[in-house]
Amino acid sequence: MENNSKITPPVFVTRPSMPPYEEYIEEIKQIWDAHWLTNFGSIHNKFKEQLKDFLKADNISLFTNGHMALYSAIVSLGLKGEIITTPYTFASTTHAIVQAGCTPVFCDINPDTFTIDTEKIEALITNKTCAILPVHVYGVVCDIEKINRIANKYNLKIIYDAAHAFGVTYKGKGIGMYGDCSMFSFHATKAFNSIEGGALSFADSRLGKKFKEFKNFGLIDGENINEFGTNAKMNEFQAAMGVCNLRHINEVIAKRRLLSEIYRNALKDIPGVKLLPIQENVQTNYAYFPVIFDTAAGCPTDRDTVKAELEKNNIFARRYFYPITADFPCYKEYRKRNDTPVARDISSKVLSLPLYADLATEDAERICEIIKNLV
Ligand code: T4K
Repeated sequence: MENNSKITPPVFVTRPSMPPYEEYIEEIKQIWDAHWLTNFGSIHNKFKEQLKDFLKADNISLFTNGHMALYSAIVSLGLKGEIITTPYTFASTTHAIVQAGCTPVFCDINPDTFTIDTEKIEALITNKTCAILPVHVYGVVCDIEKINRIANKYNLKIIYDAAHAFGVTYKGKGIGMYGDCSMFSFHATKAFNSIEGGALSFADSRLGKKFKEFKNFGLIDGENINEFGTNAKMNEFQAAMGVCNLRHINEVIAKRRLLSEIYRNALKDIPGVKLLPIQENVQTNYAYFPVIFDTAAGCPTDRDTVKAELEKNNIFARRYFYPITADFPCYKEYRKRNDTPVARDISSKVLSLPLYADLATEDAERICEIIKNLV
C-alpha cells in the first residue's frame, strides 16, 4: 500500500467519547464551589441515581475502576475457594479472583459466543467451588438461564464481569439484574466512560452497605472498622464526566451501531471469517467489533497479516484478547488443572477493529477495503 493512502491521523482501536468541553466545565464548577472532591459527594450520588435508571438496575455502587469493583464484589460476598471463570478476557478478571484470595478454575468458551461454555461448567465443580464468574465478553450475553440453573443446583454465587456490557439488556431487563452481582467498567476505552470508573449492580440491597464500607477502608463511621477494607471510591471529577457522558450515550451507541453495520455488511460473507453472534432477546451496545480470521476454515489470510497490513496504513487494531489469561506465566499453575483449547484457538485468530463514536464512516469503509483486498 502506498504511503499516501494512509489514514491520517492514526486510527486506534478506540477513542474515548467526551462531552463538549463547556459541558464538563459547567458540571465541575460546583466542585470548586463546594470544595468537595471525593468520599461520596453530591455528583457521585447524582451519577449513581442516574445510572440506576439508565442501567435498569435495582442497586448500584460506584467504584474508582471496574477492576476494584470486581475485587470488592468477590471479597464482600465472602467468597472463599474456587471460582469457575473463563480465560478469554482481559487480565483484570483473573487478577481480581487471585487478589481476593480465591483460586481461578478455567472453563473453556463456546466458539460461537466466546462466553463460558455452560456444557463444561459442571465437570469443574468440586466441594471447594464457591462461585461462577462468567464474562459478557464484547457485550455478548452469556447463557444466563443455564448458568442460573447450575448455580442453584450447587448453591453457588454468580458474579458477572459485565465490563463490556454497559447498557445491554436481555429480555427487556438490564443485564446487571442477572446473577448476584455484575461489574461494569467505565474506563476511557469503553463504550461509556467516567475517565476511569466502575460500578456493581446487585440483587440483595443489603450488599450496598458492605460495598460502601469495603471501598472506604472498612470504616463504618468516622473511626470504627470491623472488617478489612480498601480504597476504591469514585471521585467527583470522575462522576462529573459520567454525568455528562450519560447525556450523550444514546447518540454514541447509535453511531457505534452504524459503524458496526458497515463492518458486518462488508465482512460477513468472507469464507473463514467469523463475526459476533446476533443474539435473540438482546439489545446490544456495539462495544467492540472482533473478527476471527480462521485459515483452517478457509480464510485466505491470518489475523497477524491483517493486523500488520492495517498498521502499514496507520490503523491500529488490537488482539483483544490474546493471549488468554491462563497462558500468562503467573497463572500456569491454574492452567495445569484443565486446559481451554477453544479459548486459546479463538484468541490466536481474533482482531478487534477500531470502533468508537467519532470514527468516520469513510475510515470504517477504508478498513473493510484493506481487509477485503487481503482476503
Ligand atoms: N474485565 C474486562 C473484561 C475488561 O475488559 C476490563 C478492562 C476490566 C475487567 C477492568 O476494568 P477497568 O478496571 O479498566 O475499569 C484497555 C483498558 O485499560 C481496560 O480498561 C480494558 N478492559 C481493556 C480491554 O483495554 P489497554 O492496555 O488495551 O489500553 P490502551 O492504553 O492500550 O488503550 C487502547 C487504545 O485506546 C489506545 O491505543 C488509544 C486509545 N486510548 C486509550 C486511552 C487510555 C485513547 O484514545 N485515549 C485514552 O485515554 O487496556
